[in-house]
Amino acid sequence: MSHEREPTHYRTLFLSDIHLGTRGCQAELLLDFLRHNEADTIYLVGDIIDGWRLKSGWYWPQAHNDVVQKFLRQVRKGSRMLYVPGNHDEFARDFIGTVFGGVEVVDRAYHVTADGKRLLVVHGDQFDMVVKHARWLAALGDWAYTFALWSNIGFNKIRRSLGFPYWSLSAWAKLKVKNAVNFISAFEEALAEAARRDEADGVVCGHIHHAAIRDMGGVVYVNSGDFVESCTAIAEHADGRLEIVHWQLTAVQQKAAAAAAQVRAVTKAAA
Ligand SMILES: [Mn+2]
Repeated sequence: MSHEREPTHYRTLFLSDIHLGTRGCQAELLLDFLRHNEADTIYLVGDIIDGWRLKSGWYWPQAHNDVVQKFLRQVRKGSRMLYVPGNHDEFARDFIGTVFGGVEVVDRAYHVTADGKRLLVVHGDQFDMVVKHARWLAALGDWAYTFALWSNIGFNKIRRSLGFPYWSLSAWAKLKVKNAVNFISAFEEALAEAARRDEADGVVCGHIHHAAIRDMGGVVYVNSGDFVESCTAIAEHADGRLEIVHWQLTAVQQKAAAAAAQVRAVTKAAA
């Protein structure tokens, strides 16, 4: 077993779109990742816990608890942890400005890399309206852009107060498969533009479950991907270099994880 090996230590790790509380969440894989990787600073870039799914039916296996415990243990061991809520865990937005078990809950963050790049850290759902209306916003300019950002937040606040889930541009775009590629590039462009407006050197986000590190006209666009489908994270090395980490279990580990899940299911059924 490889877990006897010393964990890889990074300056920073960015993780997003874990979706704890859903069957799609790759909790076993994430636990394995967290056993093998640690960092001075860890950013949780939104959609960590899926509040909408939990509302429509409780799904919270032991492995999902273990993920939370593992995160908190990293904090106790000295990692700084910042939690930037997304749209699926927007309930956490009520706690912005507070510290939970050592985890700082923030609306957005600015991360400075070892080589001095200032990166805006934000989940990305705030830009859904901007992405949807990218073409006319570009024509209308600044106030329209600001209005789109504001209306997205307002629109979803009203939906939330009426008990409707967040209107998801990414889910909507995924249904229209032929638009998915356009949607991804529009999202990347909107986020890069947000970095430019903030006079940042780049942006780190999540939301669209598509990991990337890309130069976008002088700003770096970084997306940490997800732990549902692609199982990716972004790591910053000691020298400031950013890298996409793809995490996969070995065949042996996959078998062990499946067996463990089976045992838990049987135990639960017997209880
Ligand atoms: Mn999201």
